[in-house]
Amino acid sequence: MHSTNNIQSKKLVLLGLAETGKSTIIKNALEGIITRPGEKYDATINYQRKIKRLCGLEIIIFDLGGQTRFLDKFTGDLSRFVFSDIDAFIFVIDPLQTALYSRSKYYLELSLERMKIFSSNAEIFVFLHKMDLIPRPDRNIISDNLKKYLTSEINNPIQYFETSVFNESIYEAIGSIISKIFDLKRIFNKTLIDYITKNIKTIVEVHLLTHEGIFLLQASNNHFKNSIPHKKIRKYFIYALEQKILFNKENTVISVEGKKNVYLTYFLERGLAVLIAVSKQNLTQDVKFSSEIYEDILKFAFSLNEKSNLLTKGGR
Ligand SMILES: Nc1nc2c(ncn2[C@@H]2O[C@H](COP(=O)(O)OP(=O)(O)OP(=O)(O)O)[C@@H](O)[C@H]2O)c(=O)[nH]1
Ligand SMILES: [Mg+2]
Repeated sequence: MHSTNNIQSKKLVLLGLAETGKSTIIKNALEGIITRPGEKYDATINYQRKIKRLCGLEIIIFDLGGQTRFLDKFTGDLSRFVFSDIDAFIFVIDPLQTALYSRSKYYLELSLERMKIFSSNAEIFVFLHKMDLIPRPDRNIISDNLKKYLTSEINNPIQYFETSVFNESIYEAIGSIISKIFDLKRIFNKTLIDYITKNIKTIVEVHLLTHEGIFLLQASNNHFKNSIPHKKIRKYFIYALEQKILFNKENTVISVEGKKNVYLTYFLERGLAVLIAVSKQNLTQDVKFSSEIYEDILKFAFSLNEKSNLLTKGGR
């Protein structure tokens, strides 16, 4: 953990061969840029250091250029600088580039060695990225084989994610990493659960997201059997985000109607957002409910803002 001016900050490093998609991941999941299929970005020269502020916390992101000359420098002369005090290390690999598997494995192993020396507590993640390019029936076998190959001689606990910037998977992966390194569950979970418990008949699910729509935390209501796929949540979140941007809606609850639920989104302070799925069943039974629900959401949003306020002040 690093701390400057009372702000908690964490170091997140992305490394992998050239063109595996590292810069694209950062753009989409952390900078609110939506990549279109076929869009090309410039190769990263050396590295880019970026800072993302979120609910009073700071993520220092190192996007490392993946060309061989850079990777050799990062794992060589610059290794102390690159690998010191890492909180989360993300290794990115393109599963379709089979000819490059052994080069990838080489740099993954080298990175793990460096982290043993310079940041032995780093959380380690591997993204099998660009999964959208692999036909669905082949995905499991390709990813299983690649995982086996990469980790055959490695003892470190590694968490794998299968990701793509063209669906919700990258927003789940980055969200769960951020949530983990800042232990957001400890900060926000009780507020989410209390809110559901209070509204047990109406609220199906609550999601804590960022303004880019990464999935930080969620709380579900056991009364409603089926959980809502993240793909759907993301779809309704994007509708709400578009409305917010188009109509400059601040401090209002934006609602989008689905078949069974109404999806209410409230953009909180400091980069956070909350999306609430409300069952339509009970809404139609009792009209009074709806205004109560809105009032409740505002109270709920207020308490979430208060929590992140505490973080900004460096408090707990
Ligand atoms: N199909 C598909 N293409 C992707 C995805 N993510 C990135 N790309 C494409 O992959 C290419 C390389 O992306 P970059 O983000 O520049 O790759 P990089 O790892 O930063 O490359 P270096 O900076 O050279 O290390 C771009 O053309 C992206 O559009 C993905 O999830 N699916
Ligand atoms: Mg790059």
